[in-house]
Amino acid sequence: MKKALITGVTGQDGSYLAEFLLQKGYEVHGIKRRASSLNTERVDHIYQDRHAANPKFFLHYGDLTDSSNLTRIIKDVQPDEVYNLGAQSHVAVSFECPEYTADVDAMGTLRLLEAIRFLGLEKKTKFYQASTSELYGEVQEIPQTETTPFHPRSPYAVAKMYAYWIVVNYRESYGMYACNGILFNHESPRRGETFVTRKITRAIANIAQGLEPCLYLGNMDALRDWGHAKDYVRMQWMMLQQDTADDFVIATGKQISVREFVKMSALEAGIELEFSGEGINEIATVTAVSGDNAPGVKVGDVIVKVDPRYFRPAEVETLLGNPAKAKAKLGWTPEITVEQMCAEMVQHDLGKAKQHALLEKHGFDVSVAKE
Ligand code: NDP
Ligand code: GDR
Repeated sequence: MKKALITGVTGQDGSYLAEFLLQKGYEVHGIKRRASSLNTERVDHIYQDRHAANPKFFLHYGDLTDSSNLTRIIKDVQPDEVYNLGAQSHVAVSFECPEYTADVDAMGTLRLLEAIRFLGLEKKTKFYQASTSELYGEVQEIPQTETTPFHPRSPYAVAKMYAYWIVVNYRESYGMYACNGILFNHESPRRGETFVTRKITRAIANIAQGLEPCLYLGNMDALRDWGHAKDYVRMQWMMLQQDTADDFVIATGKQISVREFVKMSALEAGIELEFSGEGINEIATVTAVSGDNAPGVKVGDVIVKVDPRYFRPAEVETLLGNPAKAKAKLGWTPEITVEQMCAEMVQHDLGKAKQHALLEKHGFDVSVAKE
């Protein structure tokens, strides 16, 4: 039985990857951070009591800023595969916390690679690094491929650039099986609530149910190549099953704007929107309501506005990936379209919003967490 160690197991990708590897028969170990509240919601459904017969899923307390902890966990687990998904992964937050982001995202990767080398596991343990389309930043070529030059535009992307190259360096220096997956944006109902797609689908669901009045966004012109996290974790595993280690772009090859994602989400809830105004004065007004998902809105309501607080000091305006290498060498293609993914996210968030609305109707206090 193969053993995998996942950093960031409590995050979006970590939870899907853990499920995927358990289905493949792996023994899966994940690193979780100590937090003042429970932070294992995304993996609670696969967590098995250690006293249950034959458990296959284990959680270890740890942190990417703590090398002795990482070394001890790797020594104890002796993993065949390490998936480094842990990160301070929010681009906007990286401008607020640049030093911490560098420590976790750049140095954390080095700490893991060094732990593997220090323990003499460099010929046994394969390594996957969660690299990112943010490396392209100010894009030099459209669409972006594995050979497109990098121009990172945030402390997050600069930290991930160090991680990308240290992975290449350990592969070249020590013959480690170490790969970069250069993943474009991927989302799901498990996406963190402050990333733009989930922020939109949650807000649209809450507005539809009359739980909040308006969604405030930053740059709605930004273009992204959005895929589904489930498709992308499958590819993370595929990258570690080859004869030789290599780096791959993982993308859908299609892009839409933030504004189009808002429109698509609203339509899924039965709300038609018209956008008007420019720059910080842009708004979206309800022009039609159908079905029974949106009792909280009426024609003429303004439900989307711009808040400059969400603009970034340096923006990545457009990202579009070319996954031809992944298709040719690994036979990977994404199965879930952005329309299907958006519908799944909106329906999921509508389900939650309806529960909240029902509780509110019966007099319970149900404040909805917001950014
Ligand atoms: P999430 O933000 O959902 O998950 C990040 C995970 O990292 C969480 O489990 C988090 O723990 C953990 N983490 C954060 N800081 C530390 C730390 N100091 N030590 C240990 N663990 C830590 O990200 P995603 O699942 O969306 O992304 C996974 C990886 O892929 C990240 O590295 C991200 O940068 C990268 N990536 C993501 C893309 C995307 O579109 N989703 C695209 C390209 C790359 P906790 O739950 O406690 O916060
Ligand atoms: P991104 O994702 O920065 O691409 O990083 P995010 O969803 O945060 O932003 C996408 C685009 O939307 C614009 N935007 C807003 N973003 C947020 N979060 N909130 C807003 O209100 C808002 N309004 C407009 C942003 O400016 C941006 O252009 C994600 C993360 O998962 C990274 O870890 C990963 O590496 C990259 O995707 C690929």
